[in-house]
Amino acid sequence: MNVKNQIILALDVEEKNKAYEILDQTTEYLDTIKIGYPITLALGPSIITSIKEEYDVKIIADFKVADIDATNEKIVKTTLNYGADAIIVHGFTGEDSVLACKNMAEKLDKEIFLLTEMSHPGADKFLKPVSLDIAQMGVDLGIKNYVAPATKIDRLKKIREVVGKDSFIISPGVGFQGGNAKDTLQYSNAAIVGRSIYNASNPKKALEEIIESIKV
Ligand code: NUP
Repeated sequence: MNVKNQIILALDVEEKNKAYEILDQTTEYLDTIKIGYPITLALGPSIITSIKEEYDVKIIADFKVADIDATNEKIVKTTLNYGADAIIVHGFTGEDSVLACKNMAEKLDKEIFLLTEMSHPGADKFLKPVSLDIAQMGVDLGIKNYVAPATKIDRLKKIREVVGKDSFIISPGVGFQGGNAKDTLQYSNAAIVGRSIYNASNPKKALEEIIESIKV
């Protein structure tokens, strides 16, 4: 996946007007939007289709798919058929669950991102001990795209070592959660930013500043 300016907007707003206002202000600089449960549950999954119709963007559905293979397959199929270009899938569920997602996405000519370790402090207890194994499982399954934390650069670096330089990593946690875009992009292909943009008094300016900070 190619991400303009190496920034992905996490559009976790719950009102349609607000979502469109933010997209109007940011899509000059962005071509990849992450849609998660907050906006999808508030507005319905057709918001994915609507955004795709009105903006020239790629959509990554952050549904952290984490069920048995048969259910995962249905979740992935329906989400991608709404127009999402890719879907984020949890890795801790294991090979069969993840493969079901990969196979369905490939059938639809779309992509999955495998979530390895998470950005919040609580992830240290259960996910951290297994995240490198999850990343290795992804490599063994031939997965190209990964999610790894911007808030834990040492972990991000280790995950990069496991998945290799040709894999594509996207990293949440820049801004509000304490991560820094420039440091993150040493090891990651794109930074995911939500609140620091959509809660800013001037989202366009906030985004411009993040893009500038990467260049210096
Ligand atoms: O480990 C993760 N951390 C994380 O914050 C995996 C994620 N998918 N996210 C998501 O990234 C989170 O749900 C939110 O949509 C976004 C970060 O947003 P913000 O902290 O920049 O507002």
